[in-house]
Amino acid sequence: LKRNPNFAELTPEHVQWFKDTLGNESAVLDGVSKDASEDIEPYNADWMRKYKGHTKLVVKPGNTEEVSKVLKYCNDNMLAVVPQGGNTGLVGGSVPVFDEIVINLARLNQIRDFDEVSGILVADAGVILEVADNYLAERKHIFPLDLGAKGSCQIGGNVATNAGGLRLLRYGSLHGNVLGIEAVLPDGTIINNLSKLRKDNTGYDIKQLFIGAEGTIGMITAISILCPQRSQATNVAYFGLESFEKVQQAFSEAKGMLGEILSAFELMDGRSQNLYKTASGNGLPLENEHPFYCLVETSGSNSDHDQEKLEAFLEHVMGEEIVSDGVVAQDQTQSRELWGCREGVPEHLGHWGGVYKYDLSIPISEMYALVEETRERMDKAGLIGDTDDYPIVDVVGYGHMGDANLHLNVPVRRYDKAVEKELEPFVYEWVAKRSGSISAEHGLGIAKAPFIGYSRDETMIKLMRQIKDLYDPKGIMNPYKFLSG
Ligand code: FAD
Ligand code: 2HG
Ligand code: ZN
Repeated sequence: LKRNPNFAELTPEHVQWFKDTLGNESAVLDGVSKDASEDIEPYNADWMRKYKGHTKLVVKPGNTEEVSKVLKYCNDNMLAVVPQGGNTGLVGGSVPVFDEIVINLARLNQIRDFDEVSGILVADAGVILEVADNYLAERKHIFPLDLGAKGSCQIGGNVATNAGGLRLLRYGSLHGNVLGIEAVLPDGTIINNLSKLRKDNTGYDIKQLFIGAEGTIGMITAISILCPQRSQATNVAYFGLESFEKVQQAFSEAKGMLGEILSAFELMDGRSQNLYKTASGNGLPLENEHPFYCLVETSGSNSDHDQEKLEAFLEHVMGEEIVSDGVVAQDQTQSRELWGCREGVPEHLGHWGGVYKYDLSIPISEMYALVEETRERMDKAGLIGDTDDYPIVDVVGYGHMGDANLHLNVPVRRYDKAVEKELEPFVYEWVAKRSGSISAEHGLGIAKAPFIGYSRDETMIKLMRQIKDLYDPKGIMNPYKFLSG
């Protein structure tokens, strides 16, 4: 990958313009006219520390008007930019590749409006997901998205990646819940489409293009989103199973017996749980080891009634020998511990050094076969083992069973070309053969950009490119990521 020479290089004059325009000292981290490398470093590296850029300038506009001025100036001066939210993305999309300017939205953090009757929230893009959800909790509502990075990711970043998360099964995708957006195009045009309407069939639904665009056509500055009532009662169970066949049976039974109160059905294989245990030092909830575990959550209006239903479900699946062992959380602390065994997996798999991550949609019956085949393949290649001689620690699978979304993770002691050669294109070919998706919920960023062809044909890619060229004719928005070059 080479730096695109059409982009201008930053000068002290450019930097001065940003300082004059944004006024606020803390809004411009300047590494051009002074050495600010320490301050800028966190904005150059992604959450996994796998992708590192070389920007010398981070700007933090404080409102939509400022975003508009900044983008227009960059567009007029051919300065490439990277929109950045909480920087928790897992495909290297939120950090520069070369010297692109980081436009970080942390200062756009106001909740603008909430209607307790309709449940519609309007908020700036830079509001942290957990802050939005706590605000809603006080008003008996819930943000219709939840994920392990909630303490750092921003709702604008969530919309830009079309994040899926832990309760998509219950609340659906952001394509359905987001009612409107405010966004800024690279030429500074502000799109004011902060609609609060559930129904609005007046022409093309432009906002949908920004949902999942990963900052390639403009910057989202605010969203309006439909938030459900918060359930009064949440119950969580965790159980162990002997085969993936049984996991599928348990999922079918859960849909049948828990129906409208089912709010999550998550899958963790035994290996992911063992590595979580080793790296976190936390114990696992069940006494014996099992090849598979599931976490089931219900959210309803009557705790006793829901708990009864969940216990009846557990009794049934254990009686039928679908589930080997299980536990139902008795209080909030226990619920959090059970969720910790699932939500804590991505963080703790990084313990050994690095992780190769694949985020895949696969027909549900074949979801786990990929993990097994990948493990066999790595074993055959002599790449897995318990000592430092081997790059791979293990091959594990977990994810959102309810959405047939597998996270195939390969934790390693070091990134290694031999491992990469065995994994790619093998994984992508395997998924394409089954008409799955090579990016279920994390997006393409830089990591998956070269592989878009495994999930989209030429015609679709051409149509996407036409949209990119229309909205960002100079190509300054998040270059080198998907749809670039
Ligand atoms: P960033 O990482 O800052 O940016 C992500 C992309 O969006 C980049 O391409 C960036 O340029 C662009 N972008 C950011 N903000 C804007 C904006 N305002 N306008 C335009 N473009 C913008 N994802 C899931 O889908 N489900 C999960 O369950 C899940 N769990 C996770 C758990 C952990 C521990 C971690 C670290 C990540 C997880 N993710 C998950 C990944 C995920 O994509 C995000 O955490 C989240 O949606 C990214 O939000 P962010 O604010 O951090 O965006
Ligand atoms: C999750 O579901 C996230 O925990 C992260 O989407 C998955 O790290 C991963 O591969
Ligand atoms: Zn996920």
